[in-house]
This record gives sequence, structure tokens and C-alpha cells, in this order.
Amino acid sequence: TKLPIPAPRRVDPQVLAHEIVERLTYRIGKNAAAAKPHDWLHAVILSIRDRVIDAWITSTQKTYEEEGRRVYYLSLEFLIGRLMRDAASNMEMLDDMQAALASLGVDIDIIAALEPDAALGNGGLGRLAACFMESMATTDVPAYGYGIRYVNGMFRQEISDGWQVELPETWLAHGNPWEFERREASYEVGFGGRVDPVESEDAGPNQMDWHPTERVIATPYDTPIAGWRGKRVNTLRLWQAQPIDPILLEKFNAGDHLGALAESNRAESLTRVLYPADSSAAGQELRLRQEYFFSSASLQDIVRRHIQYFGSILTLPDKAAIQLNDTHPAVAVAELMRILLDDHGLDFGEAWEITRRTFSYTNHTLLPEALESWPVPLFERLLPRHMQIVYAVNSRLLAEARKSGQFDDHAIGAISLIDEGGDRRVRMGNLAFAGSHSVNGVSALHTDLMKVTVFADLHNLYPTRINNKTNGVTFRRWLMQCNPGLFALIREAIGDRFMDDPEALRDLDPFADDSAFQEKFLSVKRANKAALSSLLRQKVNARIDPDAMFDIQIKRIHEYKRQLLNIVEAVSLYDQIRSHPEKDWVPRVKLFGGKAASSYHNAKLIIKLAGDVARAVNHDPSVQGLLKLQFVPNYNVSMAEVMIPAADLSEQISTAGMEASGTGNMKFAVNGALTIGTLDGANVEMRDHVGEENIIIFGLTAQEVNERRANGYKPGEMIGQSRELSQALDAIASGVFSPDDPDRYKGLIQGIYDHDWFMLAADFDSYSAAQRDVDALWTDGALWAKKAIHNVARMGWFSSDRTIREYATDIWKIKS
Ligand code: DL6
Repeated sequence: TKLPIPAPRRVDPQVLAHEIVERLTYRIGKNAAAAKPHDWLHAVILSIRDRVIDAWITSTQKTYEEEGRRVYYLSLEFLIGRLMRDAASNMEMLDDMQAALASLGVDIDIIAALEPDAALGNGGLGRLAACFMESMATTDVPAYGYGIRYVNGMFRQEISDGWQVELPETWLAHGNPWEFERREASYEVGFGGRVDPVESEDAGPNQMDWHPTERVIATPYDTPIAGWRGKRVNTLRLWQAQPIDPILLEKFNAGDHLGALAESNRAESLTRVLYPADSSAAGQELRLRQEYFFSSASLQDIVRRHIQYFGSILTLPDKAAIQLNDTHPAVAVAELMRILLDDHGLDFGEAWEITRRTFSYTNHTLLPEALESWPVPLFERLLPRHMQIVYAVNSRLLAEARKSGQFDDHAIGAISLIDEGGDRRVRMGNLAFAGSHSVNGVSALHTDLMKVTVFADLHNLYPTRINNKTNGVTFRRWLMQCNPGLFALIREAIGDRFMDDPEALRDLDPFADDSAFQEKFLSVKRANKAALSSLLRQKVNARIDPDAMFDIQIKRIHEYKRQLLNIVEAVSLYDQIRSHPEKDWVPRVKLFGGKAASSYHNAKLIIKLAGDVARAVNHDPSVQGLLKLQFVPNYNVSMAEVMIPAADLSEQISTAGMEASGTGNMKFAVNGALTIGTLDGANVEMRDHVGEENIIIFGLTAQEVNERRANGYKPGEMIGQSRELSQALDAIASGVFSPDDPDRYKGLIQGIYDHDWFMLAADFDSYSAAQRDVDALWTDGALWAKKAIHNVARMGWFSSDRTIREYATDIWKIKS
């Protein structure tokens, strides 16, 4: 069924210009002559925000009147990026805003670039949460996002002498005009202390009295998130920690000035920084405190709202669906149990039933090092009542498993919420699994693997609980806003329907064979590449030819994502070009971007290697114009918005079975890049949608990776069989690219000879051959364009609107 296309809303630019000047005068206190660029930015944001607020209030009222179920998305990360263009575009006022500003002599692009990225996340998981917030508003799902208002989000990366340097990102330095502080909705959150039984006659059967020794205040800051065409505006509620007493005057007056502020500093440091760890558990006490802090504040808020509107706690699951974004908020399971047992006096079985019906959990990784667990003594010291609850849940869980008669001791050990091997630890994944009615993976392959790896035994115990929800991305930000050239071209070809129904992009498919359209498509790409070239010239003084193939790998730096494979292949290509200058080599620019976790040595070394190889290659006259490498510093959402539309080739080359889904892969494809990738994560489903002739797949499958590992994989043998690979590895290991420190990469390369856990050697030849196929394809511009257009046309299914509709129907049981 085809949706009617809503008529676009227009706002008279003159009216808008008046509104902006009014905000400038009365909210910022300046006239146009005195206003600095940041003042204009704030005035513009305030004018957009005021229109968003009208829709926000209507949406909130509608939600209350409908009395339906609401979704609460608990996530320790929301990687939002800039909001100005996003909100203006969703409110359908971007063009009019541009005209209004032009009439005031202000360039929208200049002020838009001043807006800091809200980088409250590390990578894929956090950016997914941001896409979901926008899609929930677009698909009319009444939802609240709950997270932390980090004062310092993801660090700013500088490259100094080729090495990553981490600097604090101060996104709040100029204030944040999007948010509203809601002091009236603050809660106390406690830590530590002791637990006493409740002595009263009418106490609940499992009721306890927890007396924390430490308390902090959680204060919410609300940001409105507008959906497409402003249909619905939902709330992103981020908590900030504050002390109960801002200063201890007694100490201050006694001359102990530092001591007077110690408690205050301790409270505020709770939400000061985002842990920059991705795909590895942070493992520190402060992290557990952050997790409990935001989970507790969010649950208190949800329960308070529920009781206020619906009266009885017993109906909570009918009105609230709480989605746990990974295990970071998994302690919320124990917190809800505590509230139900201790504050509401329910019996254990009833409380557990309510809890399980309320929660659902999304798993985002199978990497063992990323699966969160907490030492029992730490958990018990910080959260003594929750520890009791975990034990109580565990004894019932294990009793149920034993009673079923299908598990041996080993399987019972795997189901347990407590890991008894080594030091005893609370397994947050198992807690989230046991406490949820739905557990989902984020791509078909990932979900299948979950069932046979991390959650194999829990899956056997609860065989209907695991389900798949393949990730998606919002096409408003990742096509319509970031690629205005392609957006206009698509509209010209197929009209506007795809703006409301992304799957209607399919109407573009026949244009893949239309040579006039191909040319227009290629000229849009060329313009995007020229824009990226000039940005890189300005930022890192790089000279990049927009006519070369732009081959891009941007994502967190991690060994499983195999930036190293890409660099080693570049070294091998460099050798081949020098050995055979007579061949028709395809000019290529290889761009890399991404941050390494601060403590991840090899990831930092890989960044250094990219820079070292780039220096050698880029200065070698024998490959001039044919091969160039560039590491782009401080990769973030805003940089992605420029790089992705400019890509010809998207590198999605993780070791099969290790990338849960990927979402960058989707953004590149819908922007008309061809993917070179393994059959990993959502690449598998992308191949099914775009067609295997329109994607370049190479390497081992997840099953083959598994078999190799199980059968005693010998990387040395593989390297011996590949002249290209062994030469490239030898060059790197022997210091060809690091004459200042010839041994710099010895250990890194030795790791490939010794164990090669990420199967670089096993996949190298296949990757290299695939790259030469890519070269051959590039020489036929029309064929390349045809395949790229098929990618754009067939990626509609990967809209996060589709993903959210699946969550809404299958998990949250609400209409969207
Ligand atoms: O589901 C979003 C995103 C996936 O696309 C990536 O494949 C996956 O690596 C990422 N997972 C994380 C791990 N964090 N934890 N835990 O960011 O999730």
C-alpha cells in the first residue's frame, strides 16, 4: 500500500528572519550588529527549537490521552552529532531557514559548522541509539531515551608525530541551547551501606530496607527529538549527577577548602566522562557506578510516571516497555526488582513476572572481552541489596534449569548469573537475558551465532526468547541531509515517495541502466569527492585528486575490523606498482579514520602504521597519482557526513563472525559506494538485498573461520604460500616504513605469524584478488555507476524505520 505524500510545510523566510532576530535580541541579548557567529547559531537553534516544542507538547499530550504503552530506551551512549540541520530538516524548514539567514547576511553553512558534535558515544552502539531515537519519533512510537549527560563525551583525537593523542572534547563550552534542565524531576541514587530486614507486621515477604552510605542527586536534562515532518517529538532524557550538599560549610569555615568540596567533586565526577572503550568492558568501579546511577534514576522516573498516570504498579508491563541497549543498563533488572520488593512490597514471584514482562535486551557483541561482568565483592560493596536480589534470582533460575533435566553441571555453570571460574563475577549478559522476555541480536548472522555461542545454554532453557532485529540507519540524516546532491537527483528521478517510505527507493532501480542518469549520478559523486578533497586540504593539508577512486575505511580501530589487512594490502599494491610500472594501475586514494580506545596498544600502533606507510607512499614519485594513503584525524559523526557521500569503495572487511552488524556499511551503500566486504554481520543481508553482482565479497565465512581455528590454523604456512603477503609483512616488520624505529612493528607482525586470531593471512590473497577485481570494474565507469545505483535503490530495507517497526510489533507490542 502506498502512503499519501504529505504536502511540504513552508515557513515564510521573512517570518523566520524576524523570529531569529527576536531570539537574538531577547534570549541572547544582542542586536544583529553585535552578534558573533555563535550568537547566530544559538538564535537559529532557538527558533527551530521553539517550533519543535509545539510539536513536543502535542506529542506528549497525545501519548497521555492514548494511555498506550510507552517505550523506554536505556542506553549508556547516544552518539548524536549535530542537531541543527537534522531538526530543521525534519521540521521541513531547512530551505526556508537558509533563505531567512541569507536575508540577514548570514551563511547557514558557516554557523552550522560551529555546532559541536554531541559525541556521547563510542561508535556503532551509540550511533544506533541516536538513529533509533529519530526513527521512533518518525514512526510515531511514544518513546523516551534515557542516558547520561557526559560533560566530556568521546575524546578529540589529534595525531602527533603519527601517534593518537586524546584530548577532552568540550561540547558544552558554549552552553547547549537544545536542552532543558528539569530539576523538579530529580531523584536520589544511593551506593554502598547495609541492608536490614523490615520488621513491621505488614511488610512484604521479601521486603528489605537498604541504607546506602552515599547518595547523589540525578538531575535530568531533556532534549526534544523531532521525527520526520515533525509528526512526533520524543524526549531524550540525560541524567547528570549532583551532590546533595554542594559544599560542606563546616569544613570550609574550618579552613579545609578542598575537603569542603570533596563530596561535591566526587558526585560530579560520576557523569563527567564517557568511557572511551568500545568492544571491551571498561571494568572500573566508576563505570559500574555510572551504570547503576542512570539505570536507577531512569527506573525511578518510569515508575513514578506510571504510578502517577495509571495508579497501580501491577500494570507496569502493560504500559512500559524497557529496552536495554546492551548490558550497560542490565543492573536495571535488579533495580526494578528492588523497587517492586522493597518499595511496593510485592512477593518475589510477582515481582519477577513484572520485571521479565517489562524488559527486553539487545546484544551487540559476541567478543568475550566485551561481555560485561563485575567482581562479586565490588558489586556487593556498591550495591548490597542488588547482590542479594541477584543471588535470589539465580537460585530460582538454576533450580528451574535443573528441574528441566536437560542440563549437565557445565551447562548449569554457563546459565548461572555468577561466573564461578577464577574470581567470582556477576555476569551482566545472563542477568539481562534472564530478566527479559526478548533478547535480540542485530543481524541475522549475529543472532544465529548468539544461539550457539554466548547464550547457547540459556537459549536451550528459553528457546523462544532470542530473536533477530537487523540494524538500520536513518535515511534522513544519512542520505537526505548529508548528501543533498544525491537526494535532489533521486527526487528528480522518482519523486518524493521515498522520503516517507524508504523502500520506495526501489523505484530507482530501472535508472541504473540509463546512461544519462548514470552520468548525473557520477557527477554528484564527483562533486562530493571534490568537497571532501577541499576539506582535507584545509584540515590536514592533504592534496587528493577527486578523480581517483576514493576507497574508505572509517570506524573504530580494532584488530577484528582489520584496518591492518587494508594497510598490508596497500603495501603489497605499492610493491606491485613499483615492480610493474608498465601496467594500467587504477588511481586510488585510501582514506582511514577512527579512534582507538586509549588503552588499546595494537590499535594505536595500527594508526601509527597507517601514517608511516602513507608518508612513504605519498612521497614516492614512482607511484605518484596512482596510490595515496591518508589517515583523517578525529573521525566523528560530522566527518562521516562528509566522507560517506564521497566514497566510491566502502571497506567492510572484518573477520567473519566478529562484527555483530555494522551500520557504516549501510550508510555507504545507500550513498552509492560499492562494498568490498566479508560475509560478516549485516553484509550478508546487504548482499541478499543489493544482489551478489553488486557487492564484492571475499574471504572465509564465519563457519570456515571457526573450523580453521578448531583445526589448528597455521598462519605461517599461509604466509609462506603467498609471496605478496610475505613481502609486505617483511617490509613492515623490518622497518622499511619506520626507519626511525625499525622494530616498531616487529611485535605486531609477529602476532600474525604466531596466531593470527583475526585471520589476516587466511584472507589476504582473496582480499587482494577482490581489490584487483574492483580495479577492473572501475575502468568501466558506466558499469560501476550501474552497480552503485542498484545499491542506492535496493538499500531501502536498511532504514532504521523498518528496524523500529519490527521492535514495535514483535517486542514492544505497540502500533507504530
Ligand atoms: O548494533 C550496533 C553496533 C553494531 O553495528 C556493531 O557491529 C557492533 O560492534 C556494535 N557493538 C558495540 C559493542 N559495544 N558493546 N558492548 O559497540 O554495535
